[in-house]
Amino acid sequence: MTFAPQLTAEIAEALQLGRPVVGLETTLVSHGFSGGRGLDAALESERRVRAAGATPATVGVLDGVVRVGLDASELQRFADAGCAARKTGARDLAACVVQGALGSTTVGGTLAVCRAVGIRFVGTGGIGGVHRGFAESLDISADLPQLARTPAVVVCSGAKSILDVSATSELLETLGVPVLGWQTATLPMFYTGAGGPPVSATVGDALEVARIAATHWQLVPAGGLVLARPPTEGIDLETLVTEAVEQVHRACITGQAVTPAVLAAVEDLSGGRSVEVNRRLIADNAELAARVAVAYADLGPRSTMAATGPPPSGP
Ligand code: PSU
Ligand code: MN
Repeated sequence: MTFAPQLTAEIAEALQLGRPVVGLETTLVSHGFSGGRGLDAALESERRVRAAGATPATVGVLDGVVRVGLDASELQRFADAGCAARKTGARDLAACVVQGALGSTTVGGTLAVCRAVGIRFVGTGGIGGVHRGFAESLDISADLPQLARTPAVVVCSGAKSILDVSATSELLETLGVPVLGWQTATLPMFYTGAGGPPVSATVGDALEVARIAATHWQLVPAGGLVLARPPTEGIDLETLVTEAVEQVHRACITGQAVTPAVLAAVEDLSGGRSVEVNRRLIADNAELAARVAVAYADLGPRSTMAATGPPPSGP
């Protein structure tokens, strides 16, 4: 019995040679879409990563083995399981391994594995964050502290709009996580690009992001960055999201079950439109993560060596 993540030969070789690799999560495959449609989202993300010149590395726990790189039939198991798969953050990995579970990794869980194997770029839809009503529930996603301690760039469309995005932005600042706005000055609101709090810096191209990441890792070797990209064709679902959050609250759903329940309610209330935007932005973000990973690899060992060396010792 071992935690040691199992990498496909392709991913192991790419990492060894310093080639671009993009980590992808599996919670969106199992919990993010209903009716097994998460499989399409996963496969499309992988296609887009490859088309941009990087190797996709989808992370999940299968039969108690932490896997980095999953084939279509393995991804299908996550999609088919839906909410029966165990939603796996960093704290859940060990129990999943020992108990031989099917564990779909959240952004935080995926980051913990990426940190262990040296993957520095991750694509997803929306990161977890501070939930609305956090003062009472203290429901704050473990994605945020994990981001603060993992040297990776997470490409997303902001925090999920079902969250308190302003509070999430404040906490990212507190944790010292740079929030880069992809050709935007404000943090995207997931379903729409407009109306969010300011980002810490606006960036214009993949090379600029790669250079900021490499520089950040020289200064803060174990710190993560967010690259926030507005959805290409966003829609304003704010009213529906508020209604969905209230519905879920009234149904007394709490903890990890909140996100899937709210997403299902938003899909219902929007007549499926939310799912279309979600699918598209997940694939677009995966492609952007790949473009940044390629630009980072092209910086060459001199720029990235300090970042890939061991973290400095001492407190
Ligand atoms: N965005 C979605 N669907 C999801 C998630 C994000 O559109 O299912 C998942 C991600 O895996 C993220 C997780 O890491 O929700 C955060 O969950 P929580 O708030 O319980 O930490
Ligand atoms: Mn939570």
